[in-house]
Amino acid sequence: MSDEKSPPLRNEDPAPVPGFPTTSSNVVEVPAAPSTAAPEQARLSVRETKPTPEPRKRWRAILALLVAVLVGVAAGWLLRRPPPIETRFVNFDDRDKHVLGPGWSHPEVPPTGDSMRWCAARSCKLFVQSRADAGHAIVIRVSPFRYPNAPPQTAQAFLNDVALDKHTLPDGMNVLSFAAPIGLWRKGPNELRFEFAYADTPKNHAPDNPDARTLSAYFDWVEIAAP
Ligand SMILES: [Ca+2]
Repeated sequence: MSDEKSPPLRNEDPAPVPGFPTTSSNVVEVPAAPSTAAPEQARLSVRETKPTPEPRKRWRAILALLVAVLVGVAAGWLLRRPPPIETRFVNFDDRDKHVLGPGWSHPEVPPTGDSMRWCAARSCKLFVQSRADAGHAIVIRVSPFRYPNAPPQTAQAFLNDVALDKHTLPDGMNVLSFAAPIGLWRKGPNELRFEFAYADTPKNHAPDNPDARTLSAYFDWVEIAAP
C-alpha cells in the first residue's frame, strides 16, 4: 500500500481545455433575453380597448343581418293574410250572389216573405269560405219540385267533390242535415254541391203553368252550422 496521501481537494478552476482560454476574464456573458411578459400584456390591453378593423366589420355585418331578419319577420307578420271570413248562412237573397255557382235561378219572394231560389238543374253549386279548423253540419231548408206520379226526389250533398249524406225529400218544406267532417274542408273557398234525382219542367206537367225552367228543388236557406 502507498503511504502517499492524496492532496486535499481545492476549489480550483476547471481543467483547461486545449485551445480554450481558462481565465475568468474570458467568460462571455450572455445578455438576458428581454422579458416578453410586458409587451404581451400590452397587446392584450390594446385588443380589449381598441378592436382592430376586421372584427369591427364582422360585427357590423352580423348586426346588419340581424336587423334585416327582424325587419323581414315584422313585415311578414304585418302583411300576413287574415283568416277567411267563414260562410255560415246563405239566405238566397241579393246579398248572396257572391257564393252562387252554376245552376241557380233568379231570387224569388213568395207570399210568406222568405227569400227563395230554385235550383234549376240536376245539380247546383255554392262556393263557401272556411277556415278548415272544424267539422260542420250543412243544414238546408228546401222543397222538392213535385208533379203527379213523379219519382221520389232525393238530395245528396258533395263537399269538394266528396259525397256526403243522401236524403229523400218528402213533399213540402224540409230541413235536412248533411255531416261534413273537418278533413273535407279546405282553408278558403270550398265547393258545396247539391245533386238531385231529377229536374223537370212545370210547363210539361201543368198546361196552365208557363214556367219553362227545369226545376229540382226550391231553397230557402243553407246553414253551415257550428260543430
Ligand atoms: Ca231565404
